[in-house]
Amino acid sequence: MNGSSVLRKHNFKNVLSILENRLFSTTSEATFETKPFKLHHLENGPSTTVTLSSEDALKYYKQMQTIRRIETAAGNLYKEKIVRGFCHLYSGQEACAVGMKAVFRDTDSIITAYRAHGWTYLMGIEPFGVLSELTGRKSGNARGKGGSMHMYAKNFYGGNGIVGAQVPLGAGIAFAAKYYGNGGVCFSLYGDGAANQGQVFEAYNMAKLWDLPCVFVCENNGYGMGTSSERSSASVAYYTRGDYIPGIWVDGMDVLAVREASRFAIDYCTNGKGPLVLETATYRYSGHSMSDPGTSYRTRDEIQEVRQTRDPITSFKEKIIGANLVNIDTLKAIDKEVKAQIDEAVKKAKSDTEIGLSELPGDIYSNPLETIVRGVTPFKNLEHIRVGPAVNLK
Ligand SMILES: Cc1ncc(C[n+]2csc(CCOP(=O)(O)OP(=O)(O)O)c2C)c(N)n1
Ligand SMILES: [Mg+2]
Repeated sequence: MNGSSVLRKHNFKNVLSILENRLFSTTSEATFETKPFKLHHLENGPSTTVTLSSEDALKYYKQMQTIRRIETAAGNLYKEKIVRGFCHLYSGQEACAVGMKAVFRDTDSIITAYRAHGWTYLMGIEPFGVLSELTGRKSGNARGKGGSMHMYAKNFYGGNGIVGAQVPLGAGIAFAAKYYGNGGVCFSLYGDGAANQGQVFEAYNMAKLWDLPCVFVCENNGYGMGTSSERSSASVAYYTRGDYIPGIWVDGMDVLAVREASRFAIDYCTNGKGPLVLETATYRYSGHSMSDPGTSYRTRDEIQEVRQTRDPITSFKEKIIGANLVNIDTLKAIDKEVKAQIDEAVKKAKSDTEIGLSELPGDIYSNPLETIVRGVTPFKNLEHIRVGPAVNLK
C-alpha cells in the first residue's frame, strides 16, 4: 500500500468513526484492560485483557443499577420505619456480586453475610420479593419472617448474621458438591472484619485438606463496622491469608475484573485443584447498618472521592460508552425502567399484607421429625407446619 492510500484509508476510518458517533451506532464487542491482579502461590492468573459484548454490557449495567436502586429504596423504607430491625446496604459493592454472578453455572452456589439484598435479586428473586421481605409482608422471599438478613433462592444459602459463620457453611456446601459429584463450586463470602476469625482458618484447612471446590471471597470494603482494616488486621493482604491456599487480589470496583477472576476461580476449582481465596477490593457507601451514619470513623471527603473516581456503576458506564458498546439513550432508558420497577415494587411492598399468626411455626424444618415445636411455651403447644417448599432441598 503506498503512502497516499494509507492516508486515504486512515481518513476514511476517522470519518467513519465520527459518523458512527453522530448516528449513535454501536459496536457489538469491545476489549478492555483490567488493573493487574495480585497473585499468591499462582504462576498464572486471570487474563487482564477482557472482552465484553454489548448484550452483556447492558445486562451488567442493569443488574448493578437495580441493586443500587433496591438499596436506596430499602434505606428510605427504613427511615420511614416501614422496615424494622437490621438493614445492611450493599451500595458501592455492586460490581463484586454482578461480576461473580456473570460466570456462575447452574451448579454453582453462594453464601454470604448480611449484605444479602443484591444477591437475592441476582439469584432469581424479583425486587418485589426482596422489598416485601424487608417490610415483613407475605410476598417476601421468606414470607416476611426472615427480614434483611435471611433471604434465600436456589443455590443461594442466604443471608447470615453471625460474622464469619457462613464461611465454614460455604465449605460444607462445597463438600456437598464434591460428594454429589455435580461439578459445582461454592462461593463463600465474608468481609475484612470476619477475615481474622478462627473459624475461617479452620474452614481453609478442611477445604485444602479435602481439596473442596470452594472460593473463599473476602469482600474487603475497608471497614468492619467502624474499624478500618488497617486497625483490625495485622496483614491486610487478605488474598494471601489462606497461606497454603492460592489467592488472587482483584479490583472489586470493576465488574469485568471480578468476572475474569471468578471465571478463573471456577476453572481452578473444577479442575480438582481445591480451594482458592479471592480478595475483592471494594467500598461501602453507607454506614455499617442503618443505625450507623458511617461518618464518625471516616471523612465525607473519602466517601465522595470514591464516588467520583471509583464508583462501579459510573466507571462501567463511562467505559462502555467510550468504547461505543452502548449508546447513552439506551442506558437512560434502562435507568428509567429500573426506577419504575423499583418504585412499583416499593408501592406493592408497602401495601402487601402480613402472614397470619397461624404460620408462626411454619417451615422451622424442611422435614420436621416431631409434631410439637419444642421449648416454646409450657401453656400452649405449637405444632410444626409446612408451608414450603424449601428452595435448596437436594
Ligand atoms: C460473631 C459475631 N461477632 C460480632 C458481631 C457484630 N458485628 C456485626 S458486623 C461486624 C463487622 C463485620 O465487618 P466485615 O466482615 O468487614 O463486613 P462488612 O460489614 O464490612 O460488610 C461485627 C463485629 C456479629 N454479628 N457476630
Ligand atoms: Mg468490611
